[in-house]
Amino acid sequence: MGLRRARAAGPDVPGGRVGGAHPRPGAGPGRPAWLRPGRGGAGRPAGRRPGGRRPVRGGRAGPLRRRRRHLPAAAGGGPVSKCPMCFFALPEDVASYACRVCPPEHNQRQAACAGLTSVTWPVVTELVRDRQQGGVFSRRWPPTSVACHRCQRPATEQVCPTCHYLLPEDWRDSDTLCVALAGARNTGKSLYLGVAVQQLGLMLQSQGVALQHGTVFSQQSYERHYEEPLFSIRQMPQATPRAQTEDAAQRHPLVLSLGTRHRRRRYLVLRDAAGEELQNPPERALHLSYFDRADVVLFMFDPAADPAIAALLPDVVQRGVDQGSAARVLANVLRLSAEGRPPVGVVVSKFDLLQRLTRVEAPQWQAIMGNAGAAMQRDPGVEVMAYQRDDAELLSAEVHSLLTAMRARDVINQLAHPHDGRLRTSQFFAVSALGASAVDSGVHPHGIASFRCLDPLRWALARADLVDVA
Ligand SMILES: Nc1nc2c(ncn2[C@@H]2O[C@H](COP(=O)(O)OP(=O)(O)OP(=O)(O)O)[C@@H](O)[C@H]2O)c(=O)[nH]1
Ligand SMILES: [Mg+2]
Ligand SMILES: [Zn+2]
Ligand SMILES: [Zn+2]
Repeated sequence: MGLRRARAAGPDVPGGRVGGAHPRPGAGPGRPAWLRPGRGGAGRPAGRRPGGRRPVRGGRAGPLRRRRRHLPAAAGGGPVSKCPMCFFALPEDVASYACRVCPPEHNQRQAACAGLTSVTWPVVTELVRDRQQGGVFSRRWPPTSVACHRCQRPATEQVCPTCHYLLPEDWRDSDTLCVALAGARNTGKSLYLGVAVQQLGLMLQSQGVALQHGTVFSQQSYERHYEEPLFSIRQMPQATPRAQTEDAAQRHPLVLSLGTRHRRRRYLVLRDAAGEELQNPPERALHLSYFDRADVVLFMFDPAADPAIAALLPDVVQRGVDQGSAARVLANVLRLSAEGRPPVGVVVSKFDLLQRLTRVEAPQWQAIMGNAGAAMQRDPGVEVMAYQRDDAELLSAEVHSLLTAMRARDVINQLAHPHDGRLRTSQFFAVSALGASAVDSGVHPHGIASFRCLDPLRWALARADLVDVA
């Protein structure tokens, strides 16, 4: 079966920015009231429960998980789902619905979170306490629909209470993992996403499952911005524009359904970003604040940014794109995610360039890249779904040394010795989306031969106990 039913929160109307700069959550008095911690918990850090305890995903036995659907929020004890757009934990005592009968209207919440003007169907919000009678919870929570305050008809489309983004129907009852892509311009984020989704499809196929998109927006965005350029037209995609741009790819996250595990559906959310914005993030970048609440951040590092490597490969390294310093971009990303401190996967992209170094006059690189026994020389393939811990740790150590050889110590040091002293988990990967450099802005005539693209995703999924660990 293909796509799930389209359930739109409303039409998006392209336009400019909404009334000036929006403050970042936690940025003090300027923070919008609806993003402050308080009613409904919409402002609390992602994954935190009202009691301040982090849900331990790894420790739960799936079938034994308590189903929250019929419980009042106060009694909730299950996992916390995050919105696929703003990555805020869905408050357990608040549910919001879009009414598709009333005329669309400007939606300030969505505008603030997306960073541009937004028009959606009107949203009705329901509080669990309104459904309690004498302190006793009497009805199904969250309800399947609520009466619209204006037209009194049932509003059935569940949306995120914080940013009003449409949620797939069974979102609150599913396990979700939200991954944010980061990196400077031209580091290979979008191509990686395009290829990784295709590889995920092959991986699931080998397990007898078909990859599905969780929303129509995800399917359309993937086809338009990633699949079509790469696999049909076979041209390199355009640089991802700033989020404020009409039709920017990152306006809709990729929401991928990976089938069930322990009888619960698994969703993987992938959010692309414009390197341009991460090189110079706006002062109060509320629409980039999702980094703080991501489950995992994948930071792409382009080896061609090292002038010594670019000089060795003059024929295949693309020039003319100002990437700034990778360390500075990482510093921006770490600042954007300083409160939630999600784990960071440092992904050396365009690994095929480094593999080419064995063919040029560069003894130092021939020694590093010519080691046939290294983990970074082999690809475990797409037929394995489990996270192979030993192989991943070996690879991580090898890529760590590789970054040192590429004079990227500032990247490593920021993770190993953070200035605020608050260490976060990190792991190192090497991927090649294309397997060979583009020729005349098109896919290499030999086709796409990607390398180790699934590793970072297997790692992220294993962290959330969404795949086995071998
Ligand atoms: N050799 C090689 N080149 C790659 C690979 N992946 C990407 N590239 C090159 O890098 C360019 C930029 O890739 P994108 O995926 O658009 O980069 P991005 O990080 O999304 O860039 P922004 O959208 O500007 O942030 C492509 O046009 C390719 O020429 C790869 O695996 N190997
Ligand atoms: Mg891009
Ligand atoms: Zn209505
Ligand atoms: Zn949201």
